[in-house]
Amino acid sequence: MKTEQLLTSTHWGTYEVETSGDKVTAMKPVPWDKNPSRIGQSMPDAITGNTRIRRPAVRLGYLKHGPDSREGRGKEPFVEVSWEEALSLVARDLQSVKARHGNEAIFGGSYGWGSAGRFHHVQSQLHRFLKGFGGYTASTNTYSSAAGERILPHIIGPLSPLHKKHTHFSVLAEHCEVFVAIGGLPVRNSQVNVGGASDHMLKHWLETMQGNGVKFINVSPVKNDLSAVSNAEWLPVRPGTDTALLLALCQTLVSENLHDQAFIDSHTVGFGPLRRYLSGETDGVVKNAAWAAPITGLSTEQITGLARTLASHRSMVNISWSIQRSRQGEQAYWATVALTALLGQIGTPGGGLAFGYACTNLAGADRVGFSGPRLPAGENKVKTEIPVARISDLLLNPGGEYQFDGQDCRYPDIRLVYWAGGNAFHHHQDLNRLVEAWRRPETVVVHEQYWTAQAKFSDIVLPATTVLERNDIGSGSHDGFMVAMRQHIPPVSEARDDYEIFSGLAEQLGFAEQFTENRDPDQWLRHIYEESRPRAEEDGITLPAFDDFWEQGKLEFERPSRPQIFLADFRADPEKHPLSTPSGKIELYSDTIAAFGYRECPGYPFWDPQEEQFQQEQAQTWPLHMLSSQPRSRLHSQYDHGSFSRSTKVQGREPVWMHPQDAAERGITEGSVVRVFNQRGAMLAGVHISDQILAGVVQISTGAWYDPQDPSTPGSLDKHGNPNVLTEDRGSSRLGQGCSAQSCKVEIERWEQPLPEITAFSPPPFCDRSE
Ligand SMILES: Nc1nc2c(c(=O)[nH]1)N[C@H]1C(S)=C(S)[C@@H](COP(=O)(O)OP(=O)(O)OC[C@H]3O[C@@H](n4cnc5c(=O)[nH]c(N)nc54)[C@H](O)[C@@H]3O)O[C@H]1N2
Ligand SMILES: Nc1nc2c(c(=O)[nH]1)N[C@H]1C(S)=C(S)[C@@H](COP(=O)(O)OP(=O)(O)OC[C@H]3O[C@@H](n4cnc5c(=O)[nH]c(N)nc54)[C@H](O)[C@@H]3O)O[C@H]1N2
Ligand SMILES: [Mo]
Repeated sequence: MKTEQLLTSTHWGTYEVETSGDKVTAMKPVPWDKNPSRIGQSMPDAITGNTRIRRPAVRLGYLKHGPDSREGRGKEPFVEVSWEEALSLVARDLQSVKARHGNEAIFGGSYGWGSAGRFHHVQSQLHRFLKGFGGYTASTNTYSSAAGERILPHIIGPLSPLHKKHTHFSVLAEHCEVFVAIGGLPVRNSQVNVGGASDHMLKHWLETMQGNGVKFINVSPVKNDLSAVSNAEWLPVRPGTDTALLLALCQTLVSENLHDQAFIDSHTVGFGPLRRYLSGETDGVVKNAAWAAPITGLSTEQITGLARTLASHRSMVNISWSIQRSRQGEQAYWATVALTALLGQIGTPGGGLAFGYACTNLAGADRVGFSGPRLPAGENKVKTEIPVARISDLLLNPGGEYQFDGQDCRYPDIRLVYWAGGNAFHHHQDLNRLVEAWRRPETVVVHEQYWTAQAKFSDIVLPATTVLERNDIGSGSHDGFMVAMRQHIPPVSEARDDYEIFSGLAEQLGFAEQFTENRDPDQWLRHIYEESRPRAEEDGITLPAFDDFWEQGKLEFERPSRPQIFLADFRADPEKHPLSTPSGKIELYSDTIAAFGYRECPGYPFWDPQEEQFQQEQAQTWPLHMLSSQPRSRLHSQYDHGSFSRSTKVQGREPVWMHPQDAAERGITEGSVVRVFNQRGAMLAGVHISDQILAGVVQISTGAWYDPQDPSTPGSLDKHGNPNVLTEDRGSSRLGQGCSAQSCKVEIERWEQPLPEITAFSPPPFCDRSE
């Protein structure tokens, strides 16, 4: 049998794929990757394993009774049908909803990380398809950082472009003296980069910086968040209290006259109102270190000491995205901007601020910005969009009013949900509420590769190919590589490319030519490659002929000759290089935000005593603060059924980290299974006891597949450890309406009963249509 070694690209790395006949036998790291990810090792077995969706399937009740059977979602068996029948059902239902309720009644937000690959990127395919069909209700912003994405444009500029302009690690290694990491710098999270991560470099740079004498300070409830730096100082802050810490640092700087008045005068607006708030003139509370100490769990000396250290060194303050995935998450970002503006080091080599070094492999990479070919998008004729994390609200409250970043909005009446390339039963908060919401629309269509809970809870499930079963072009932003992603094996069973599925539907719906432009996938690859040529030229890259690229297997772009320093232009000349904020400067006070009139978001960075009191009340009954963090052994829920992820489980359940004291108080031992619960739900998890975590805080990775013991019973126990059965489904605030998963209180007890079998990775029951 012939063994070939060719490349593929995933969000977690580039691999040489070894095949033998129709089987993938190994995924080998590429030689230029400094710290390859093991997530790829999960793929070979998973792709052809039991969890794979093999044929189109329709829920029995739906096949027999259509939308009237919607309560049966997640409870009923599936009937496997032919592609022809499945596609006609989808086409019929799309047309019916459009005719009765218009295109706004179709929800195509379909958030999620899909696969790497520029052509088969499934959200792009879905959106292009639905646009061709007349439009759809969309979603806006991300689960990752919606609160940050919404506040930052008002005060310093939009997050995504800023993220790409971060100071290169090479500059930090030379100039930075103190690096404050709020939320740490977990190397596990830098395994991924959307669209591709070809050279994992964070560990290398942290070691270099440590070697150069940079002092690292880890501000996090979890010591392990900066485990790559052995001598990092740990400031174990209580979760959700970073804003209080940051405000106290600001107040200390001002009261000790350590702030940079010249920078404040030239580069910011609104220092007056901020100073009045810090000094207590506004509300009678001085936001000093003594005030923040009992809130944050740090000592007064630790806080004043940190302020002085920051002011007397070349200091970089990095805040991770996790901090803003919480109630009032916007404020921690604003307070970070304020603190670093007061320090006056923004735009210096090695100093200033950053939003998300280590959150992915992108920030700080000294690679060109070229993001590669892309599928032409087209225009969505429906203008309605919801904040991405308001999906349950949308489905539960058609016509309901809500506020969002200064706008008064109304939820449309959704009749059909079309999802491809995301897993709401992984990513959304309060899954029991989502189950209820998910049973409201008439029809739910999902394209999936695997029998995830989301697929099991849908009506029509269409099996999609994986990256290893199709040709594509891999090209992550700032990754520095373009990868010829070869098809390595034929499609598994009856799986089809999402493109082929949409082409078939467009054919039935009468807009095939518009959708396909008469190209097959390989012609599309050439087309989008050629279309990206002028953008590549702008980044100083001359692309070779497509055939040469395809033959070579990869392109590595030359590194930028000039190291990047975040906001250096703005620092040098704020008049010539203004920010995109209303004033062109950093806004320590924002007239725009003040004018929204939101109690929880006044015109300056704000610690909300009302939210603090709410959290304290919750803690009376649910004394442990649960963090749900990114998993080391997978991307979100992807490849949780793979060998690497499974090898990390404790008695088959997702591990939860607990402090020895919290475990002892509850009679809980290492390696046992516990029930984690609150007013919203309950799950089983496996215990890991560690003094790396602050007492009173527990941490569990996201992504264990939701596995309700009895899907017919509302609020049923999740057997597997999906933290979203416990998280609260409430926006960060009216400003960002972001995911607030990190604000979650729970209780934990021993599980004394026999362990229920894990069924998350089993396909649903199938039956004959006559049953
Ligand atoms: N509690 C809690 N919840 C969170 C977070 C948290 O911190 N705490 N973090 C949030 C964040 S930041 C994010 S980004 C979200 C992530 O949420 P998602 O991005 O929705 O999670 P994934 O597991 O990556 O889901 C991608 C799905 O797409 C499928 N897929 C992959 N490739 C293809 C393809 O080519 N075609 C088709 N049809 N399907 C494909 C995969 O099988 C998988 O089921 O989760 C959020 N949820
Ligand atoms: N391996 C892997 N890497 C990933 C992903 C994945 O699924 N797997 N997902 C990717 C995605 S989509 C995203 S958005 C990024 C997310 O990147 P982040 O949002 O930064 O990731 P998290 O792991 O949620 O959080 C990082 C750390 O923040 C700490 N933390 C949580 N709450 C608080 C708090 O209130 N205060 C302080 N000071 N610290 C706190 C936690 O201890 C946690 O370990 O990660 C990406 N990287
Ligand atoms: Mo994310």
